[in-house]
Amino acid sequence: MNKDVLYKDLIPKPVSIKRQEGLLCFGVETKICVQPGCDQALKAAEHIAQTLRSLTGFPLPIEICTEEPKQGCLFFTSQGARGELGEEGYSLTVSAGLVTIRAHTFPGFFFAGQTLRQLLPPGEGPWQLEGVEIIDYPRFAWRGAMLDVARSFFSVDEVKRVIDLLAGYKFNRLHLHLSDDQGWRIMIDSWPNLALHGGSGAVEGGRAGYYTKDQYREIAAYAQRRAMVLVPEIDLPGHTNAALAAYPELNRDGIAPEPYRGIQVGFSTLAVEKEITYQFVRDVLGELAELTPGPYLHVGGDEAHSTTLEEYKLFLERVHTIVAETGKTLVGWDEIIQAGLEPTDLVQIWRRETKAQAAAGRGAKLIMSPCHHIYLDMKYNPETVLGQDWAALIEVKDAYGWDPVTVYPGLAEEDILGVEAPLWAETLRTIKDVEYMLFPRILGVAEIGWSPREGRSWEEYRQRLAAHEPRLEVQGVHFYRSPQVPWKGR
Ligand code: IFG
Repeated sequence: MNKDVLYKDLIPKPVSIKRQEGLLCFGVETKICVQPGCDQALKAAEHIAQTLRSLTGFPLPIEICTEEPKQGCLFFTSQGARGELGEEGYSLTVSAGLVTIRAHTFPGFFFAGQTLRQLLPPGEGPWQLEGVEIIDYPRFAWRGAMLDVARSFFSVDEVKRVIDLLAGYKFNRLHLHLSDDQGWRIMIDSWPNLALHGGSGAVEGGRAGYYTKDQYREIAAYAQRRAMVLVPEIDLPGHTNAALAAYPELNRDGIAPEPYRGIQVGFSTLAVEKEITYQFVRDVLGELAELTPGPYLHVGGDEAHSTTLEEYKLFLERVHTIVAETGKTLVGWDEIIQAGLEPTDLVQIWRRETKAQAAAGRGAKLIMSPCHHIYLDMKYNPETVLGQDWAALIEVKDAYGWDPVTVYPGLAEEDILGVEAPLWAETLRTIKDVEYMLFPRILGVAEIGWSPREGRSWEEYRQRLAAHEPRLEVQGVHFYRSPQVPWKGR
C-alpha cells in the first residue's frame, strides 16, 4: 500500500495531517510509554494497547517512563500539549521509531488512539506507522447517536457493540430512548411495574425487555471507558402509553389503557392536572439521575398532540424544577421551545419546520438532528426494506451534504452544541438491522461533528469512504453498499 492510500481512509478527517520522515515498525520489543502521573493518558493507553495487541500479536507492554523516550515506543504525554487543542484535541507524531501522542484529557488521548488505529492497516500487516504529524480537535462538542430501545429492545451486549463502533469514529454521546408508548426499558424501584409491565411490550414483532439498574450502570461505565457520555431519555408528557398501562392511577380516568404495539404517535399524555403525575416524574427522574454518571437528562417533550398547549407549558415548567433538583442539565426535543426555556437547556432540533433561531435567541444550545438529513431510520431508497420514509429518503450523500449551521436559517456557529443521529426502532429488530441503517451514513455524521467545514466535498469524501471499506469489513459491520460510493470490494 503506498503512503497516500494508507492515510486516505481516515474518518473523521483530521484538522491537519502532514507527511514527514520516519517510520515505526511494531515488534516484540515495542513498548507503550506513559508520562508519570498522567492517569488520563494511562487509561487511554491501556485501552488502545488492548486493541493493538490483539491486532498485531505483539506484547506492547505499558511502562511509566520518567524521561522522554527515544526509540521503539508509543509515548503518551500531556507535556507540550498545546492549549488550542481544547478538551478533546490531541497531536500525534510519527518520527523515526517513535510515536508521540500529546493531549490534555482522557478523551483527547482516547481519540488519538482511534486515529492511531486507522493509521495502521485494517486487518493484516505490515504493522508499521509511516512518518506523519497530525494536529486534531473537534469542531463540535456534542457528537452523538440515539438508539431507540423502547419500540424494540436491544440487549446490553448489543448496546455495547454500538458503543464500540461509534467510539471508533470519535462520537462522544450515546442517547438511549428508554421509554415510549410501546415499552419501558429501565427498572425504577419506586414504580417497579414500569419495567415489569412496560418492559414486556414492544411494537408488533419487536423484542421485549428492560435494563436492571446494574445493567444500566454497566452500559454507562462501558461508554465512559470509551470517552462517551450516556444520555438517558424518559419521554414526557407524550409517548407515555407504556407507563399509563402500567399504573391506572396515572391516567386521567384512573383506567389503564391496553399495551400498544402499533407505530402511531401523539395519542398518549400524562394527566398533567393530577399531583401523582409529578410524584411519578420526580421519582423516575430522581432514580435515573442517581444512576447516570453524565450531566444530562433528556425529558423528551415531543409530539404531545394529546396535551393542550396550556397543559404542556405547565408540565414543562414543573419538569424543569424537578430536573434542576437532580442537578442535571435538561435536554428536550424541539417542541420544548413552545414552553419556557432555561438558558442551560439543550434543545434537540429535529423537525423540518422548527423555531431553532428562537431557541438560540433564548440562550439554549442546539443539538442538530434534522430529520431530513440524519434520521437514520429513514430508508436509503424506495427499495430499502427496513425503515420509514415520512421525513425523506436519505442516501449516503444526503446524510453528508448538509451543515449544522446553515441547515436552518438564522443560526451561528456558537448556537450549535453539536449533532446527533437518531435511530428509531419501529422497524428494527437485530443489531445487524442497526448496523445496516447506521453504516455508512453515520460516518458522514462523525465527520460533520468532528472535522472542519472548510474544504468539505462529497467528491473527496466518497473516495475516502470507499477506501475505508476494508475497515468496515474487518469490524464485521453489516453496511449498505450505496451505489453512490465507488466501493473497491466485491
Ligand atoms: N418521530 C417521533 C419518534 C419516532 C420517529 C420515527 C421524534 C422526536 C418519528 N419523535 O422523532 O418517536 O416515532 O421516525
